[in-house]
Amino acid sequence: TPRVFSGIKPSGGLTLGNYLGAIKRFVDWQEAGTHETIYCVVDLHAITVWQDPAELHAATREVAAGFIASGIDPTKSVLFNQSQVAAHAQLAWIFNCVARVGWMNRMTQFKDKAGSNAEKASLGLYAYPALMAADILVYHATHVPVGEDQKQHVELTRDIAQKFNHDYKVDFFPETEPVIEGPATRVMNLRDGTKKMSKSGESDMERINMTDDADTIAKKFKKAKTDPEPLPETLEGLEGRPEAKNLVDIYAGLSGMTDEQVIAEYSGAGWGRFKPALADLAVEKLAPISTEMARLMADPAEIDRILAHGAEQARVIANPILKRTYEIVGLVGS
Ligand code: AQP
Repeated sequence: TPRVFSGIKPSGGLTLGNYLGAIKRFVDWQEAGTHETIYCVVDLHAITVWQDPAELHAATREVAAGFIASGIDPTKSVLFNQSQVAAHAQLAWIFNCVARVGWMNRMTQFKDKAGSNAEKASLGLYAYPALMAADILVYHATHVPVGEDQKQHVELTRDIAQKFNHDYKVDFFPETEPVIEGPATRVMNLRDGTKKMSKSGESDMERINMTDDADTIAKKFKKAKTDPEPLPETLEGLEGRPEAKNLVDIYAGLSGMTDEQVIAEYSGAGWGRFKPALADLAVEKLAPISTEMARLMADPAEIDRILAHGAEQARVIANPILKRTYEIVGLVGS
C-alpha cells in the first residue's frame, strides 16, 4: 500500500495554522482511504530548541488529543510519538552521512529559527531536515501533506533518497512529494500579514489556538490587523494586501470554499461585517474540537495507551526498512 506520513512538533499548543495547513488535510487523506496514513507527534524535532520537560510532556499529549479530536481515528491511521520508534533516529544518523553540509546551508527555516546567532543554535536544529527525511522514508512514504513552510524540507528528503540510491546503487527509497493544496496552506500572523502564524510566536494575539474559547477567538479576530479598505470585488483586489488576503484565506479554509467564493459572498463588505462572520465560523468549527480535546486530555493515560499502540504498529513497518538499510550500507548485524 502507498503511504502518507506527516507530523507536528509538540513545541507548544496547536494553532489554526497547524489545523488548516496540516491536521485537516491529514483527516482528508485518512478518509480518502487510498493510502495507509501515518501521523506522528514529532517530539525529537521539538527539542531542537529548548523545551521545558514538563511542558514537552503536556504538549505531546495535547497534540495527540488535537489529532484525535479533529478526526484522526487511531483504528484507521497509525498515530504515535516519534521518540517511541527508535528507527527514526537510527535512520537519521545514516542520512546525516548522506546529506551534504551545503544542502543544509540552503534551508531557510534554519536561518529563520537560528536568527542572527547561528553559532549558538543546536546542532540538532541544523540537522533537522535529515531527521525529517528519516521520519518519512523509514515508512517508504511517498506523499507528505504539509503547509507551505515545509516544502523545502520535503524536497530535501527527495534529494537524500536520490543520493542514497545513487551512492549505494540501489532503488530502495521512493520519491516523495509534498502535498500542498487548497486555501490556507500558509496561515499568517494576525498582527503581521508577512509572518506566518506560529505556535511559538511572541504574542498570543498573533495566533488562534485550537483551545481558545469563543470570546478569545472573537477578540483576536476583532483586533487582527487589517487595512482600511473593504473587501474587494475580485481576487486580484487582494494583491498587496497581506492581512486582508490572510483573513479571506482563513475563511476559505474553514468553510471549504475557495478564496474566490468568499470574495463573491462578501464583495465590498467592511471589516465590521466580515470579522464577526469569520469569528463565528471559526468558533463553529473549533469549539467541538476543543471540547473533545479537553475531554481527551482529562485522561492522559488513555492518550498514552493510544500512542504506545500506534508506536507498536509503526515499528512493524519501520524496523524491516531500517534493517534493510543497514544491510545496504554494510553494517554487520543479524
Ligand atoms: N501558519 C501555518 N499555516 C499553514 N500550515 C502551517 N503549519 C505550521 N504553521 C502553519 C504546518 O503544520 C505542520 C506542523 O508544523 P510543525 O509543528 O512541525 O512546525 P512549524 O511549521 O515550525 O510550526 P509552528 O507552529 O511554526 O511551530 P514553532 O513555532 O514551534 O516552530 C506542518 O505541516 C506545517 O507546514
